[in-house]
Amino acid sequence: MLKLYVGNKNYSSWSMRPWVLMKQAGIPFEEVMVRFDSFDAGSNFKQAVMAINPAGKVPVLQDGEIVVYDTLAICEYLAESFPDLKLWPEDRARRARARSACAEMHAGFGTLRNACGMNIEADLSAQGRLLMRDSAALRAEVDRIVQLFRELLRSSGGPMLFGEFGIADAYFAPVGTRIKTYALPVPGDVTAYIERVQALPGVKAWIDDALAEKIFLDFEEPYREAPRS
Ligand SMILES: N[C@@H](CCC(=O)N[C@@H](CS)C(=O)NCC(=O)O)C(=O)O
Repeated sequence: MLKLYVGNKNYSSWSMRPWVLMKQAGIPFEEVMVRFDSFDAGSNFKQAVMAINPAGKVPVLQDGEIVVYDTLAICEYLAESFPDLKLWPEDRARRARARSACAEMHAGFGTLRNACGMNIEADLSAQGRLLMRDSAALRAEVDRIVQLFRELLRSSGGPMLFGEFGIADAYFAPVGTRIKTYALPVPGDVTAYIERVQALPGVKAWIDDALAEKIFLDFEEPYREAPRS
């Protein structure tokens, strides 16, 4: 049985990607939750993750003796292991396009990732308004997301970026949750796509778990104080 090591569902955007991909594609796996405490060398999180992945990060996929870390490598490994599931588009040109979009997400959108950390259960719309007002870099990245989603949806005809659900939709799923948390302004057709993704059972399952988690971690919360107990 495949094992997928993930972090907190409210916060761990990288973990979300392979988890929703596997759930939605119907790939059976055992989830191993490694709760964030801190990312310090001596933390429980680091010690538990380093035991399997010397890079010290989640997600990690374990397939018997084989350990795959880094989200893009995990997605590629799954696509190769389950060719019938067509996790990448079948057409070579479309597949190249999907890989490019995922690589763009993997290596880019640094301002969105840093300034708008994933926080599924929070309403940070006021912070989102200020960030959009003050950061030209964030505005440019949101514009690029809109342009990319529109172009892909137009050429595939939807409902997902490349027609049917696949790696690209999983890759951008945490962008959708950030757009919602920070109420980042996007046009209606982009919101409709994000809502379609969030309604998929595999994605909804992650979001429901994230909402039920109710763990507040100061180091993941630049904009909120811990709720008073
Ligand atoms: N490039 C890695 C990034 C993974 C990553 O940054 N994961 C975060 C959790 S969402 C983590 O484990 N952080 C621990 C740390 O930074 O020490 C991937 O694509 O999987």
